[in-house]
Amino acid sequence: MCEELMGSWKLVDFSSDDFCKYMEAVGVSFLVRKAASHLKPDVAISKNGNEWHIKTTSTFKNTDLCFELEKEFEETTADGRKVMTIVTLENGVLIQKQTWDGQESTITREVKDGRMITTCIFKDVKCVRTYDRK
Ligand code: DKA
Repeated sequence: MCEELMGSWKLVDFSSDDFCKYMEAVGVSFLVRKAASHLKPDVAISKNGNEWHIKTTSTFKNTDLCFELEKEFEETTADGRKVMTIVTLENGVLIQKQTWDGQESTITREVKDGRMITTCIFKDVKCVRTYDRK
């Protein structure tokens, strides 16, 4: 069921206002928010055995999130924050839970109608980003 998430995706639909609000809520600096809010990154999701990769490529920063499901690890976010992260897969939805300083944010990725929907949530702030296959 996770197979449909695999492959290369490009961001096609998003609200930079909502993304900015999300970034501000989780503590991304003003300068990085300005640089990142209008970017259209590519995301490549792959899996080799139990090892997953989510590679994000943009003119701002390239990142490679490498993890095994249900094993907590320290993530350095694209803007340089350190968070503890655990990724689970529930009914085809990849759920990336980040925790730091008693705070929690969740980034979910799922395929609906052939598009990958990424939803970033922190408290009552939510932003939805839609990716198409490259
Ligand atoms: C996405 O994959 C968004 C993932 C959330 C990134 C939040 C921090 C970004 C800071 C540059 O579309």
